[in-house]
Amino acid sequence: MSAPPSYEQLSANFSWSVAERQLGYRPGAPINIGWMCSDRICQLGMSRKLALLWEDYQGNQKRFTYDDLRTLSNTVAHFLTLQEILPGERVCLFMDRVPDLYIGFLGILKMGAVAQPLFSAFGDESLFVRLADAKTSAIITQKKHLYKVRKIRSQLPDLRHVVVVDADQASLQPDEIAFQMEKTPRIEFFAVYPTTAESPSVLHYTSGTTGLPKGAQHVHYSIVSQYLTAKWVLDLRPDDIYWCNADPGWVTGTSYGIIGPWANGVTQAVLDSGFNAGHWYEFIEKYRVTVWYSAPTAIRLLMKEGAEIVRKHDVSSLRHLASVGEPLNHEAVLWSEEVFGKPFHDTFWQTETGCIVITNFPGMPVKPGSMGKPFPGIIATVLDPKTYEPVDHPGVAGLIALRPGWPSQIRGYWNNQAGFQARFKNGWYLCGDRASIDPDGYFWFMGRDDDVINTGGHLVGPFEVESALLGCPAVAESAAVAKPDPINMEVVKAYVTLKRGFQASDDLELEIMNHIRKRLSPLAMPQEIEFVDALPKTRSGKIVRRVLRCKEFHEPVGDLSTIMDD
Ligand code: 6R9
Repeated sequence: MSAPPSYEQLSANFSWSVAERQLGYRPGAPINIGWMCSDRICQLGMSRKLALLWEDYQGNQKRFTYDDLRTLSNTVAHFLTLQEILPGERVCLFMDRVPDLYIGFLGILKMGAVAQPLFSAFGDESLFVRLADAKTSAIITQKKHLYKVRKIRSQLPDLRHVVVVDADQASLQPDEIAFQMEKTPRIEFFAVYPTTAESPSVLHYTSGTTGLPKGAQHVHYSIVSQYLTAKWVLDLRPDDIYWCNADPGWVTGTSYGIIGPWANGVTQAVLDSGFNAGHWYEFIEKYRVTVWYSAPTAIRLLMKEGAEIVRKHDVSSLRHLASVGEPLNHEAVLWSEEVFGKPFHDTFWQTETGCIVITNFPGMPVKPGSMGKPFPGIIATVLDPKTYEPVDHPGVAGLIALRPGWPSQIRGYWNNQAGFQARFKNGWYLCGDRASIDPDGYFWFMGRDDDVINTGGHLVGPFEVESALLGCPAVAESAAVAKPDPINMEVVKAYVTLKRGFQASDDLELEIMNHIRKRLSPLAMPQEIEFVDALPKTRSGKIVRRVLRCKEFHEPVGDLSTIMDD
């Protein structure tokens, strides 16, 4: 097998037009992600190639070829058209990792609507906030999640259709529609809506420090970046069996769990099941997985299970390993070299970037603990937090910043252009993270530059947790902050003051935790609640989470005079 081209070779004279040409895209012509990932691959002679190998926690299996992807996504697109969903309208996917989710995503895009994937573990409040903000027209879900939709439907005037993929019409209410993709007559030919480069494609909700989650607005042209980064960074080749651990409710699960692999005509395996080390290694062995895209929390869980269990399985098919979502500790890289004979390659990016922007390139020497170097075509630096000028000394920390304009950068936050503009300073896009750059040009992650909590690679906005806490009758005020955790890196901790007449107790703590778990999600549930008499505040009354976060991390709080005076 020939060695992949070097980072230097690929960076020399780089232009995104390399990807445009490989995708057969001519600037100005229609471009549609749904079509690119299915019909186009069939036209290249791969109709019978396997696109999806799917298995669930009970061992049920399904296989889909690229022709299945093509015709089934046509079937979904046709169905949505019959429901009078119009191009540009938002259609939410609210499902576990079932084939209907992956293929439904392509179907929504083919008929010109915007796919809005939401994590199926979300409770009714998390769901409501995101559907209300996006003015979503239709939601496609499973019977098991329907109760959450039913609870909020009357408050969502724009939600015209509730579609259920695994139920008969007889078991549903009259205002819900049963649509079983595989039992519906297949549509062989569908006139794909002629979306163009800047047409909206995917709306992913992501958490910031202030306000409720923001809808990150992607466009069809994003496939240009996602295709090429999947090919070069994940090192996808025609015979690969690729496995991405991420759920399409998060950006990794769409950019590299749907678009990247399928735009490359690669076979991907999906396991619709939670973490279990033995089961995961069995899965790799059974499907002969060659490329694995995972996350530091999962790797730490695997490390905890030890090397012995790896040796009980044949994982020799693995050729390339990559990781995303949180800092990848150097211990994890060394462990992976020891047990798999190859390192996990760290990749850094965000919902807003749409594609990998800083990474350990295949073939480039991995410095364990470093995120690597900017992808060719991405200009990245770290800025001085006061002047917003690039820091010119190696090793000095600054704000990670990117020159705007790569294909998959989001075009804005839904209904919140001001919030999006606030991310730019001095002609740079600020990621909201801090890093330093070493003399070889490798980036070393240092931490986030805001109060967002990163738990197991999932971002939780403190404001969303605090708003939901106000729904508990006992809570007067609260502050949600990160608390260090050996597996998840961070978990949510809530500081709470109580209303008059309420007493702190273990029962109350449990009641509050459960409230958040059900209304938001298990990820957002505080793992600890500390009842306090007062929260640290500025003179104008704003809660200063930083003081509490520093306490959790045993870090010095530093100079607070400016904050406290604000
Ligand atoms: C793809 C994704 C983005 C935030 C990002 C940063 C953190 C992601 C990382 C990493 C250290 C890495 N992050 N990759 N931190 N090393 N390799 O995760 O998108 O959910 O928007 O999160 O995650 O803080 O700003 P998203």
